[in-house]
Amino acid sequence: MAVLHTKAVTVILSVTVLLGLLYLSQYYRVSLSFEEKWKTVEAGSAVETTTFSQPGIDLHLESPEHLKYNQPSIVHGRTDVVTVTPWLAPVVWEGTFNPFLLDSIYKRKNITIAATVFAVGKYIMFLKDFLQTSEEHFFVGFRVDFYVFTDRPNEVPKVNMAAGRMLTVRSVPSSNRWQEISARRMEIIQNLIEKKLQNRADYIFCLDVDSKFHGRWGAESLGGLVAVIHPGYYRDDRSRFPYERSPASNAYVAPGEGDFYYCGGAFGGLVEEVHLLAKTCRKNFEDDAKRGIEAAWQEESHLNRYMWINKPSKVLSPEYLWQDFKPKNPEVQIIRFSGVIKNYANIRPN
Ligand code: UD2
Repeated sequence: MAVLHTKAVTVILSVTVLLGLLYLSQYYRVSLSFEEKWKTVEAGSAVETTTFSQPGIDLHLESPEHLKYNQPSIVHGRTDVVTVTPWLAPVVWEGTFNPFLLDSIYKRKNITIAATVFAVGKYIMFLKDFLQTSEEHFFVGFRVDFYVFTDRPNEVPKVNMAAGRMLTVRSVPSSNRWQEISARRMEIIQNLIEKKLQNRADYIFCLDVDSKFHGRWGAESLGGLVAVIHPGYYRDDRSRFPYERSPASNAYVAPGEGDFYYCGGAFGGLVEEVHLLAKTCRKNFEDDAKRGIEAAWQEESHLNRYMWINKPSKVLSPEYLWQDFKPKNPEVQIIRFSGVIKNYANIRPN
């Protein structure tokens, strides 16, 4: 009886020890995998934060002490236009910002602004005016790096640039379809950011070359993801926006959806935000192409789809991309950047 009892106690003890060991091994496995996961997360975020320069640069706005400027009003301001989106992003119009104050804040940040412009084929003819007028109006007094993509590097004009401003010319292949030239910009912008701009630029703007600057385009335009309202549709009902309307396309925007119609000819923001935009639009464009689909307005359609889901944190009014052939509307008090009148038949390859 006593032997039986001892045996039972031994069995119970062994089972308890075994269960204990099993529990401990599980516990260590869980905590180890949690630690490993945490390490991975840390490593992942470390990669992300070191990949791009100055994380959080867009959030902290420090003004110099004793700066004197007009008192801002909280009750008076522009009432003829909407100056904030329903998701509370500012819409930048003349009279909504103080350029002196903004310059004072952003000059302290020691930022670099990259700008891309494509001048393929006959579009090289627009580059001189684009660059010359940018010297007068585009981020004057800031460090600006222009990247010109062209198939005619020898025809890039010599333009005197102020100190701190730089121009890099990169060769890209030509194409006999303008749609492809326009659309491939996303891929090239993505590659530029990955191979060159990380840690070299804080913000980037991607601009159409067949345009000129006529007024200030400066620090007021900086933001995480920046979109420009298209001058052709901003007073229209969204049912008239030329979004891609085929559900088969990755650029599809359904009837009753969409906020504004944004320009493909000007967009920008923080380098990492524009990288995500370019990468996504490129992928969606290429997936469409594999299925024989080309969205109504190529990359502009994909950009509009992207901005519908990923809301821009700053929206620039049509002052930031007008069209020379359009008479000025009363709410447009200044035209800062505008597309020149061109004869498509003469300049496009198809
Ligand atoms: C609109 C957009 C443009 C683009 C296009 C749809 C605006 C003001 N413009 O302009 O950004 O979304 O619709 O595809 O929002 N390019 C060349 N060589 C060529 C053709 C184009 O370099 O042979 C480049 C050039 O930088 C030009 C840009 O692509 O500025 C857009 O082409 P576009 O100006 O002919 O397109 P457009 O005026 O229809």
